[in-house]
Amino acid sequence: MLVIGIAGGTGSGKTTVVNNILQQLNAEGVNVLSQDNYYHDNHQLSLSEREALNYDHPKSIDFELLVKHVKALKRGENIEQPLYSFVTHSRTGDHVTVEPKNVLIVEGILVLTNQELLKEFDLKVFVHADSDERLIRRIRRDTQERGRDLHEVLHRYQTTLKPMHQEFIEPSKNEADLIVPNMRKNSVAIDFLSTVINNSLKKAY
Ligand code: UZR
Ligand code: MG
Repeated sequence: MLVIGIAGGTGSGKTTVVNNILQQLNAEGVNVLSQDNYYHDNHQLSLSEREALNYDHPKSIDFELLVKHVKALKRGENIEQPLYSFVTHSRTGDHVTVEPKNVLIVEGILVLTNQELLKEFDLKVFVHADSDERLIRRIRRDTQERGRDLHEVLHRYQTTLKPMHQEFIEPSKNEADLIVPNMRKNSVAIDFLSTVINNSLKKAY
């Protein structure tokens, strides 16, 4: 199994890069695990307490479970992936069964910050976009898709997202094998990554 970690700051376009790669391949052979489904469950807290938590610190992620799941898939075992809701900031209680495939992509802002997870990756990618570009994308997404207002998005960016980015995410770029500039659609990088994945899929058959 080829295991690829794809990190990058919020709004850098990780999800888009992954989707573009999948469009170019036989997606049948590829699993994508998103860090978003591995936030710690905090349903013992109230909604307003959960809203106040820092979701950009490595401690907010249940890396133990994520690493356990990656290892299980590598051994050829199924996993029960928890599902997470950004609306309630907690696990939904539902799970999806994920069966092992030949390629596993693990994506999320913090996936290159955890030493145990780093050991599992064959290829480490960091998606880069300038911080103003990322802020613009984040404002668009949170106001249009996540029902937040501008004041709230800017406040969270200044008080949490930016400092966490500087402390944890940006330094994790040093772990990357490959940095993908993603200020606009980068079809060369997408072709490159798709070719690497395709070769590994071919070898598997
Ligand atoms: P991407 N996040 C939430 O907004 N709510 C949650 O319950 C869990 C996470 C956000 C998190 C982070 N920060 O910046 C973002 N906040 O998801 C990462 N606030 O997702 O890489 O797609 O931007
Ligand atoms: Mg994303």
